[in-house]
Amino acid sequence: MPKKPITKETYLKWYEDMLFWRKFEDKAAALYIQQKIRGFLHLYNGQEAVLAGCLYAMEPGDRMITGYRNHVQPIGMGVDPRTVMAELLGKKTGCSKGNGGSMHMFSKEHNFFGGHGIVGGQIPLGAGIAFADKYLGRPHVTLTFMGDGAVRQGSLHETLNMAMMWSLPVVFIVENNGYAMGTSVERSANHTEIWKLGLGYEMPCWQVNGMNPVDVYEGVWEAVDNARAGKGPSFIEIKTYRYKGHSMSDAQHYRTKEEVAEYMKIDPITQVLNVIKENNWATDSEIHAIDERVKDLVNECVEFAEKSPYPEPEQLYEDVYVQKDYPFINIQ
Ligand SMILES: Cc1ncc(C[n+]2csc(CCOP(=O)(O)OP(=O)(O)O)c2C)c(N)n1
Ligand SMILES: [Mg+2]
Repeated sequence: MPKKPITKETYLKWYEDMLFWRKFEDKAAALYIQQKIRGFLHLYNGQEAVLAGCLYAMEPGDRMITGYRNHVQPIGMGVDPRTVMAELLGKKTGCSKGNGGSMHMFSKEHNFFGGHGIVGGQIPLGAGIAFADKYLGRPHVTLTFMGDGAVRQGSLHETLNMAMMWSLPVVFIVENNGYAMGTSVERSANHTEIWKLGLGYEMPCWQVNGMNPVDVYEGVWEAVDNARAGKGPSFIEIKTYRYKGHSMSDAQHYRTKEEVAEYMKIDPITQVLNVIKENNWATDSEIHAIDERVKDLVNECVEFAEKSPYPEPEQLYEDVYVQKDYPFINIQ
């Protein structure tokens, strides 16, 4: 596929999408404090340019899989955001029927394969999805996301080896947001150049700025194109930052407020908005209209989720085994 031009329309879509993701997460945080969302809640604030740039590099039918910081990715892949909010509230209308909650968004229909709570668990699964596509002759690419913490799992290394051996159509993307829970990249390894982990497997690998969607698109496009052309996998480190704590219960003693403020100066959404303003691509009232649309859609998501019913208790026994006559099911 040729590289897509980055136009006024691209920027306006990026602004609206990224702002929606940010406001969606802010609302989720508020609902968590009200105890309407229970359990864990990991927010994506600050990392939006990674998703926006990667989505622009994807074609219809391409697949995505990630960890537990996964509320906005399915929305980007086309899942109705109301069903994502409903999933956060544990409702029957959720995209995973309320069975999963915050860490387990899923939509086979929209090629979003989770939503995985085991750090690094999604890495071999992503390669498996790519293997299936190659084996069945389908032209799709799988973008497999992970955090900086996940690259220290053995599963990464086993998977990189096999992905190269079999030249799989997969792009491994490390969202390096500087921390794995409270542990900085500096404290968890003797080198901080994560992209270099690909070198040991002779896998094409490089580093990309993740605070700007243009840089992300430019940095990811070639990897997606190579994978689709049968040239095998790539391993990309995208440098980003998360504004919120690891999850809602994080006191953030491991970093300073000043550090967070430094990154907010290069906020990805502000960068996109600045380009729109500098080029006079939207008037103040047009920008205001986008902001209002975003606010309305977030409210619609909350209303839908709050009005939806919880699943019935019997649902516990559904979707557990693929085989309906699995021997354990009918033991009295
Ligand atoms: C196998 C495994 N070990 C430990 C944990 C606990 N844990 C949850 S998140 C996390 C940090 C992962 O950080 P990173 O991969 O950088 O992702 P980020 O949260 O920054 O997006 C850890 C250690 C887990 N869920 N699974
Ligand atoms: Mg991290």
